[in-house]
Amino acid sequence: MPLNPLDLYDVAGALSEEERMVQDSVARLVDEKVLPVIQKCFEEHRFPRDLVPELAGLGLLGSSLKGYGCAGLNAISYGLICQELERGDSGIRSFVSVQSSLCMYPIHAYGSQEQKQKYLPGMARGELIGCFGLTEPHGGSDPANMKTHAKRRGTDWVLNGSKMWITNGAIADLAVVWAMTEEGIRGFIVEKGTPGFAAPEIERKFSLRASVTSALFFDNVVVPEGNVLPGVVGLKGPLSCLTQARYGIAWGVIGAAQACLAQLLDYSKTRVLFGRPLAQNQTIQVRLADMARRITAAQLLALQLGRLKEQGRMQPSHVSLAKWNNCRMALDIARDCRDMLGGAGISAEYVPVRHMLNLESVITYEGTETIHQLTIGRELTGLNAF
Ligand code: TGC
Ligand code: FAD
Repeated sequence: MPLNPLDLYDVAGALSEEERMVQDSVARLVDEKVLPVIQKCFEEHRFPRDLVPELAGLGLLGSSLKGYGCAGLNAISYGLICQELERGDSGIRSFVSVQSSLCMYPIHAYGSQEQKQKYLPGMARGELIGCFGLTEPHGGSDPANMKTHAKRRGTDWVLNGSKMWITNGAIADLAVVWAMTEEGIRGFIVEKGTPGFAAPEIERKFSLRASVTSALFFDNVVVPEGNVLPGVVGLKGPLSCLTQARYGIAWGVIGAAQACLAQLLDYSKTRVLFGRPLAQNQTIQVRLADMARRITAAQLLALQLGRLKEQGRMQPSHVSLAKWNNCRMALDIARDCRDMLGGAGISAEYVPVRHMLNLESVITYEGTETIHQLTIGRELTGLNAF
């Protein structure tokens, strides 16, 4: 029997029945609701907000959290959710990553009982949208050097500064914002409409056009003590959230690569040049084989990463290696697929160029490729080159 070109090592066969059910249900959602609209959304620079109730209805928001109306799924299931969503578009996976791993996770891990009750059930239902403000205009790779700061004033805090490139910012009901205090970096929940807080959308992007990206401005924003995350102080707070989101990205980008390869396989078998299908040329087959090799390696890396996570053995360096490898794999495949489609490769009728443009962001956010390479370098040598 021929192998599945998108799953040569039968990763699907290694999944539990529940994991397969999760994957199948998200795949159906993507086929029926995302793919029919996403290209137009990308062209119109518009996030398909009407998909949020559909994502929530399937339990995809905060899916790996326990309690508070969240689905409590395992790590592999979260990975598969990201993979299927990103097969649709990185912007949809981004929305779910930010809502789940960067906004619900810190409230769940570090929030007070009141904060969890107030925000998590509404966020799981998609009625409240969250964003995560860490990056600042002067340099996102080095968040320890943040300028945004908060000072105590009586029982309140006063927040000043700005954040840049914030996914969901302009549509968010609440922002988890990381700011420097006298005690170190702390997390603040800032609600939409708080005086002095603005979240204008960043227009004119060539990438992630079906996702909202914003700046955040804080001008003497008063945040009550009850909106400070009590459970963490220091850079490890935001970095621990990034570990969760980067894990999802390592799986997600496999979906983008699979979408590109699937379309290219169809195209290259029917496109006839020099009297034979394009796919019947040695150099084309070598390039297709190389894509399958790289996708397979990425799938096995993600699967083992998921197992380490479930066993509580996953280290930040494991995640850095997988985020680096899998984003590089997906971006290279999207670019190569675009090339093998010829002129059609730049047309909105085909998916690789959209994935390629999106992946330029995905390889940059959540730690650039260089940041993850240096993290592995530090792991190998014990020497900090940052
Ligand atoms: P460093 O000394 O390494 O660490 C400071 C403290 O944090 C701990 N730590 C971690 N904890 C949990 N998870 C991790 N991944 C951690 N990495 C480090 C560490 O143990 C230490 O703890 P303690 O107790 O000793 O204080 O910090 P550093 O200043 O040297 O920085 C290291 C570096 C460069 C790796 C870090 O700054 C970094 O990752 N920079 C990249 C920043 C980044 O990724 N920003 C992403 C912004 S969010 C985003 O892009 C969302 S896009 C979402 C979407 O749309 O999908
Ligand atoms: P810089 O940090 O200025 O880096 C510039 C270049 O220098 C990069 O190539 C980098 O690799 C390189 N570099 C940095 N340090 C070194 C070094 N020591 N040695 C060698 N090279 C180095 N952030 C959030 O907080 N929340 C979000 O929701 C969010 N969403 C995003 C959505 C999109 C679409 C994008 C594009 C970004 C988003 N980000 C978000 C920001 C993202 O995390 C940052 O863009 C990223 O961390 C890089 O920061 P920077 O853009 O400031 O680049």
